[in-house]
Amino acid sequence: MRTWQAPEIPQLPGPQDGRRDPVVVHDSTTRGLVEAAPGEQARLYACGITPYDATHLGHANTYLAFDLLQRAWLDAGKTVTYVSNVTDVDDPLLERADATGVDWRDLAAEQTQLFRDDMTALRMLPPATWTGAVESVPAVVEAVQALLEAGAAYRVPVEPGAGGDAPELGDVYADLTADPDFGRVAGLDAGTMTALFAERGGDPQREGKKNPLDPLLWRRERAGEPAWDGGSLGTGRPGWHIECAVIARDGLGLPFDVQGGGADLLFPHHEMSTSHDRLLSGRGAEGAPRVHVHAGLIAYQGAKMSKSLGNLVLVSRLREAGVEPAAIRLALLAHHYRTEWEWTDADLAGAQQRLARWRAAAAAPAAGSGPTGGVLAAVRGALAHDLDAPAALGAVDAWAADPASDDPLLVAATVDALLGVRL
Ligand code: 5CA
Ligand code: ZN
Repeated sequence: MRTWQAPEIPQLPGPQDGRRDPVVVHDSTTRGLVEAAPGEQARLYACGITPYDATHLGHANTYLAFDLLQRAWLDAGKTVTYVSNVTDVDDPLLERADATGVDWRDLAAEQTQLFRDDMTALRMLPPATWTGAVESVPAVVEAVQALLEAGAAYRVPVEPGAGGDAPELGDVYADLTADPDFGRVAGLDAGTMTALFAERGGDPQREGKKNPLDPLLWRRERAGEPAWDGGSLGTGRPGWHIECAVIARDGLGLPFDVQGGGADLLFPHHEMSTSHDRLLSGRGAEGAPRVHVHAGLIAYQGAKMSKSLGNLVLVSRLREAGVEPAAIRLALLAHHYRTEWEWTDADLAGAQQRLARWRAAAAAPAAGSGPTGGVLAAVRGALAHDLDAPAALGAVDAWAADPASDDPLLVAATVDALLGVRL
């Protein structure tokens, strides 16, 4: 898919003492801090939106975390490849289109464009490859066929009336017993896995499955649902987890460094897509993404901000109301990416005041002959330590209270390059 205009990133001077902290992040599997990308190349897959009711502040917060990660990597001199998807055909999207009497393709296209506009306004780095679920169909078909041939997937009979003119082919599910490492990403007990699977798009009760947790790989054609030619699989559409596994594999290769998303994706989505990665790579545990990073969920009016509940603050609405995107970024950056917090109007007001203070400080006369670069070192150090944006904002706040303490041009370049905020 076409992405969006990349923001310009000013080049920053290297550290004065030549020493850099490696960029470490919290890994959901080990529950500890690990180096996000040890090599010269940093490869990130962050799950994209399901395009309806985009872009709310929860989405923006999650994408901002991975934007910071890329900015920290780029500043460290790494080559960064970021790949993402758009789940442009899926049950909730089709249900919304049905409920509102809109063609699902129009809904997806319109919301994807809104997302592009929001991401551009928020100065988010675009992915190098951005693949829609619809675009991924041929690659998914091939992958599912390979899993079937390898004995890692099986067919499940469909109900009467389903399956177009070849109902006997059935839906296809992954056989989780083919992956001895299944469950390692989230490390949850069986009861929690089953509960979360049912809650988050899974079908533990589906008859004919070998294991209640086995995830759908290929859903055969159903009346009133879109379907594509699946060759030997028959007409149908991709399951959710295989979509991301195949898009990440084709965009980044396996294994890659970081798989990311909001905390609600840890299980089942990232557990399942990682399981698919192990089998698709042919390398078992060696083929899995090295690190799993999850952003905390933002609440609003007492509950997780979510499309299904409708308690949303949309970036596009704030922009329409004249709110500067830089203030939205600052409001989100005031909270560490892993915390769960509830958005209130005070978050925005605080960010607008902070932006005004920083701008006033940047416009103050340049510093005298004192040492400069303290803010850059502090912001760099804060981001390298699990993307600690609140600590980074604290360092800039301290300078804004005493603008002569550092070079305003260097501070402005730091804030632009590392935090994505233009003063
Ligand atoms: N298309 C799938 C991923 S393949 C999906 O989850 N789409 S989504 O539109 O529902 O969410 C997009 C991203 O925003 C995901 O990483 C999700 O975890 C994150 N997200 C959704 N709601 C919130 C929230 N309230 N707070 C923080 N992040 C959120
Ligand atoms: Zn995904």
